[in-house]
Amino acid sequence: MAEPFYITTAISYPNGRPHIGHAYEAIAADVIARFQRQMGRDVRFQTGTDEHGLKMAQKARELGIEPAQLASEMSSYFIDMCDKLNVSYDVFLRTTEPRHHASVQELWRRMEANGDLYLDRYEGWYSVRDEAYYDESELVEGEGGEKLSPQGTPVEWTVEESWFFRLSAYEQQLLDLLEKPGFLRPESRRNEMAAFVKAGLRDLSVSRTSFDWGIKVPGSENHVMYVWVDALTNYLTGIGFPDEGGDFAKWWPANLHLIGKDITRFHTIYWPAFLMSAGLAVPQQVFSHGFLLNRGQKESKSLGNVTDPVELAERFGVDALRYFLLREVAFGQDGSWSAEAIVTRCNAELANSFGNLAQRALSMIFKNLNGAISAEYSPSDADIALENTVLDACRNLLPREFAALNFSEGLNEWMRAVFACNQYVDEQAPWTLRKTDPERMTAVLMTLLRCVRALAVAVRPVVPASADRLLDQIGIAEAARDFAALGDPDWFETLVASGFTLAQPVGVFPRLELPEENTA
Ligand code: ME8
Repeated sequence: MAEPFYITTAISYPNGRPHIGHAYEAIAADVIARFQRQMGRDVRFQTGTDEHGLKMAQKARELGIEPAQLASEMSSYFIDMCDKLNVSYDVFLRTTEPRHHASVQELWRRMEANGDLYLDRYEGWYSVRDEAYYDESELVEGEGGEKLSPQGTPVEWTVEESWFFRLSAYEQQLLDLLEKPGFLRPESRRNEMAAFVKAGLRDLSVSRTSFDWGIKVPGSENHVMYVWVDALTNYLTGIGFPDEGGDFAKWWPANLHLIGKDITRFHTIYWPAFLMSAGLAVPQQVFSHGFLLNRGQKESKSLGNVTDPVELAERFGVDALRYFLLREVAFGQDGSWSAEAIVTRCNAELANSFGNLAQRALSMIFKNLNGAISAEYSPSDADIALENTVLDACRNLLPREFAALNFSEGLNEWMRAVFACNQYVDEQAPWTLRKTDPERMTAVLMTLLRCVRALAVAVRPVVPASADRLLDQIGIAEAARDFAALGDPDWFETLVASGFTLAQPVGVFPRLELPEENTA
């Protein structure tokens, strides 16, 4: 039985359309999900939208519509983005679904039964934009002397009757958890979170009475739950909670919550404490990725540099965008994108290096061998050495880096293997062998075919549609496109025996052009 792997993204606020940061997170999670499937794991991949809370209620009021209508309309853009970017989620969860209400209320009852919830009065600072409470000591001063949250968002003084969660009781358990190797990555964020806990945790306000767009507190109907209690519980709802058998038992605890750095505190302090209180296991790993900037700047409406990720994918191609994001940005750190950087990176590595290699190899087989796949040759030392280099990159080096979420390094190993192939083509010059030594030409072309197949399988989690189009052209069955297939010693003989012949090859990585506004 394949080992389960449950991965989630943060669920986005559908108070506007998705931006490039949302696309980045969805794509990274998808690459992990596809990689794990190709490694033979039984994967469950969940994403969704976070539809309650003051931020949503205020935005709806501003637009003169009901929050439920705003949530439905905007949520559909997030679903559309995932579909257009080839994000292979299994569950898209919306927190307004009735099953989610039942799940959150059950979590609440368990925390209450454990003695961790009490009624009191909240007085303090709240940022609607972050949906977060802040201590006075955490605030920073804005340009006009106004108080801002550490994220630079406005805060308002809030006084309300509120339910509190006894977060202070979990200090030691949280410190122990943060010390567990691999629980929170990257390391820098772990130090930041441990320092926050060590400074002393105050109990957390977990309900509001001043608005009603949320999930009602059981037995306290004038309270709605703090939106983060509601949102975090999505990870349980999607796998069947409160039913703890079947799916839940199979998938929980999650293997990986993938989130952005700004919401690390919610995922590595509040969330584990809620789970501990409810007697549930904590997730195995939280990875908080960096922010994606537009030429080094945050995208914002006031700067007028907000990009629609779907348009970007339409302009450059879905796979080019996916490759660029995973290759260009060191995972965990902030990264920057620009049209020039996408074009430069994808032309150099996908079009000119790998695309050209595949196209040259397949074209020569089509023209010189009538597309026939042949086993009638004996490989030279150079042929064997090249194939070993390529297989090592595709079966060992790239998977090792991808398993550790080091995507750029993994793709770098892959590129080195592509370079080795291109160097081999130049050295072997198969086009000159046609008349002088046809058997040698066959050996070179078949070696290249074997290498292209391995390279396509290895890069498939990142550029799934292009890799599949290439693998279709060389007759590799759908079921033989995973990492285990790269270890099958008989695949080539099987392909030969099937009598498969190559048709006229079609390039799968087009050269990109800079859009006109960038060429001036
Ligand atoms: O935080 N670059 O929703 P959200 C990279 N609803 N990632 C970015 C980014 C950027 N420029 N901007 C945002 C929320 N993100 C909550 C989550 S989970 C139980 C609730 C990331 O729509 C951000 O860090 O503001 C988060 O992981 C995700 O996008 C959704 O952000």
